[in-house]
Amino acid sequence: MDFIVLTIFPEMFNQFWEHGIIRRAISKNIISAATIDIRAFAQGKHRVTDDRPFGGGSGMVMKPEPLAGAIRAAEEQAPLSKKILLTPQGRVFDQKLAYELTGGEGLILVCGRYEGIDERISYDYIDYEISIGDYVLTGGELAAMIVIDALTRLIPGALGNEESAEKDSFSNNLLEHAHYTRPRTFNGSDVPGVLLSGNHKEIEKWRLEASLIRTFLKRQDLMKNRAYSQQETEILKKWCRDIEKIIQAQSSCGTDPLSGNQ
Ligand code: 4GS
Repeated sequence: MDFIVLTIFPEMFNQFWEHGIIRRAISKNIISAATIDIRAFAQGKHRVTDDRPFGGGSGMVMKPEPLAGAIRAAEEQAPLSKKILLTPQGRVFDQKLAYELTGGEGLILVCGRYEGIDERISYDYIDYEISIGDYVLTGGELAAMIVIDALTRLIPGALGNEESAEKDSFSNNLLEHAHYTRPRTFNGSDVPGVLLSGNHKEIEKWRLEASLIRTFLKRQDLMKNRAYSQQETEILKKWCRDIEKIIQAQSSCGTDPLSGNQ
């Protein structure tokens, strides 16, 4: 997959390309990574990329001509890539959108600065607008890195271990179970015994239940629109029975659950 980032701060990406999974994916030709300096397409001695907004008001707007020049240069390098603008007005990025985008040849990611870019660039050149969340950044660069990072790890071969992308949080709309490594006891807490048992079936069962519990406690919103396997449904029904038993035990003691008395 080909990533080309259009920015007035290409140096921000030097460190990003040079570490961890991203670096290895580039060296294995699983992805290609490039930046285009929008300023290189600006005119005049000062190569100005911003200007005051028509209609007045505070803040500056990115001029259309340098952006158009940079986008055309990117299109020549990667004619099949989709052109994406990072903006709070876009579709909110999530794991599902990450999967969808890995289906394409590549992305040209346009990073705005200041108040935003001239509307005619969005209209004439941009295929999709993406937001990384409901907050305002000083520039689209970090948003572009987040999108590239999340996509890269989904491309086959990018992670050493093919399984781990699938098992991660959100891939199946559940949060991941807890992880433990050595030592067996740390700050007085032990690793759950089942993980030391060597019984792989029991370990898988524990992990699934741990995922369901965490998702229920931390992110119930993820659980509503999800299909449950038979094993998952059985776990949820067992919770129901367990909770029912707790309620019945205390009502048979004749206590009022809302009174706060025992
Ligand atoms: C986002 C965001 C963003 C908006 C860029 C104001 C500078 C800034 N980009 N997801 N101009 N949220 N962009 O805040 O993608």
